[in-house]
Amino acid sequence: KIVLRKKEEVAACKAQTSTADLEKKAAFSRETYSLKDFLTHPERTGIIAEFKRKSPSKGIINNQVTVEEVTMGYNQAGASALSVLTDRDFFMGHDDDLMAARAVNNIPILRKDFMVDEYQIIEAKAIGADIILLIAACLTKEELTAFAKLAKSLGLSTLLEVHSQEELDFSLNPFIDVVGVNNRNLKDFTVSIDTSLQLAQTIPSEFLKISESAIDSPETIKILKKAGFNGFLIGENFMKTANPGKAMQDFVH
Ligand code: IGP
Repeated sequence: KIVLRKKEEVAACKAQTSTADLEKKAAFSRETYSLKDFLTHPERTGIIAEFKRKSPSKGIINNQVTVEEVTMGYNQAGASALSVLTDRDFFMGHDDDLMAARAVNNIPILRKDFMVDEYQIIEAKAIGADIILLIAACLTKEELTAFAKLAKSLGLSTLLEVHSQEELDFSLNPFIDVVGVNNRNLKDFTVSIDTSLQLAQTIPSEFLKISESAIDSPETIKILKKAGFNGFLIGENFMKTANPGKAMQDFVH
């Protein structure tokens, strides 16, 4: 199971680099960018554009492009934020990818990974991230509260990911900034935009909401906007092309 594997991975990282060492990294003391501010910025598209080489459902998506060219392309095309996978085993991601994206972009960056320990939140800030992802299906109510509270205290935004009404019911807390509905079922990888449309009504209005995964046309964005979504997390639709930044540029125009 992914949570156990991640916990082992974190234990190995802790043995190498202490939290005190992470807190000494230059990126740890920087001012962060707020996800809410950029999602609602009139000159930004609301799109959180993702750098993803590989996924468990699709295998290799794109291994020919650099994280710098892709994320700068997304930024130029009006992304409200960037999402960079840092999980190695399932997504072929790396912390170095996020650091590379940070060096060349001045918009919020989501560390896309499975957070199971507070160490990873401190690490997220130390490698240059502004946003962490908390997946309701992987965490307890107590963990969700403690992790989002820690993130807030560090100036990081928290994106809570849910896939069902049950998850939404137990997982909300006041430290969460944005609620994301994942259209992909993480158990069988089936996708449906209806998941977002159904949950849209029951997400309390004090939270901004985004729709995640399987968004492949501007028409879908229109439908999701009508349902009240403020943001759209898009990966594969751009990454499967030779020039993901250009693909996003074409998508938004
Ligand atoms: C992007 P897509 O279908 O546009 O590539 O999806 C993003 O939503 C997806 O990568 C994702 C994800 C996650 C990956 C959503 N939640 C949790 C890893 C872990």
